[in-house]
Amino acid sequence: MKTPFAQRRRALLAEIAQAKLDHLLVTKPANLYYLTGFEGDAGALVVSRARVTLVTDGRFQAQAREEASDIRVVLQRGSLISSVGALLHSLGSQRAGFDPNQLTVAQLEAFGKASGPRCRWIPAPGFAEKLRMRKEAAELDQMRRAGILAGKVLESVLTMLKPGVREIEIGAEIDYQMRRRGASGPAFETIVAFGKRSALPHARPTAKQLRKNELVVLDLGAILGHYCSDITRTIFVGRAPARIRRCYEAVLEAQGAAIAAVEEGATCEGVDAAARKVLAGYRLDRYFVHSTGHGLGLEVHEDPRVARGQKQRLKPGNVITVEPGVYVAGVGGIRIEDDVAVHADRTEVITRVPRDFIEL
Ligand SMILES: [Mn+2]
Repeated sequence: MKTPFAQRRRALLAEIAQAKLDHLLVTKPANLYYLTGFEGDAGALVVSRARVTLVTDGRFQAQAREEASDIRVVLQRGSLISSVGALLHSLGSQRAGFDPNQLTVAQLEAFGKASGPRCRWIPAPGFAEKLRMRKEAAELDQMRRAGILAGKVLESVLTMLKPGVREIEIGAEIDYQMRRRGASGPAFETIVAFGKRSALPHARPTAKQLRKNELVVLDLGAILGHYCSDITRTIFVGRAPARIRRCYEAVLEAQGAAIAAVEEGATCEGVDAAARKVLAGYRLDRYFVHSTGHGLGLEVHEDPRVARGQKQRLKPGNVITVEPGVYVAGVGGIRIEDDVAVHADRTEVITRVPRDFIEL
């Protein structure tokens, strides 16, 4: 069976060589999976020019040998850190790259001690993450499935939005529906916010009951075959007052402008600015309190970040969310979010739920 892992490791080795490193230590589970197929949540990968070694403990031994069958799997003896240190020592150590975002100060110190004086530890942030930004065709297929699944789950709970229902009931139903439809679970804690609570961008579901004439924000994502989706819709239960309708139209227009700005070569800050400019035209920009979006893939938040100051240019294979919102404390909030893939010749919205204002 042809797997993508060896090709990804080759690409990583090119980065390692370019940075004049002899080894790269990889510990983040999403990167372990991306580079080897190993699905366990404990272990370390040492990618060296000469060989690639996965170190893990007894709980994952059989799993690692099966999932990462084309690389060397070493069972850790003692702690993971001392085992990795001994491995590097045996390889002749030299320059070992580590991701400063993934190790604590204490862990780095312990790795330093365990690998001996001939090993120099060099900060090497985001090497695998950089590769992960450019999704392969099979990854895009998986992300489409995850996006479509999230949309179906969202639409399936709309009929439950009746006065009296509690946020936690909707949240539980969303998570249940995801798993029933094949997801391994939610990509993040599902957000269900009624009424004034919709003004909190990251509201956790509570026992609050839905009343007539309230806003409802549903923000959910599913992990399907390792890949995350992320979608938000805002609904009004009852007949919406004109100012809420106007606010919704502004957010929808802002999202449309940002999606229209997505193309190969566009900067991430440019996409963010497109949404902000529309909201400024409605004098709502000061209520847009977060960035326009984020990269999506094996993790729900990954590179590239679609925010102010992000000069990075979009490339084919990037998948990002576009999710402007307005939040008025004590009143309510509106957010509309979709997942978008960048191609050389077009932009593809991979979540498929109508965006028209829904009044129930
Ligand atoms: Mn999001």
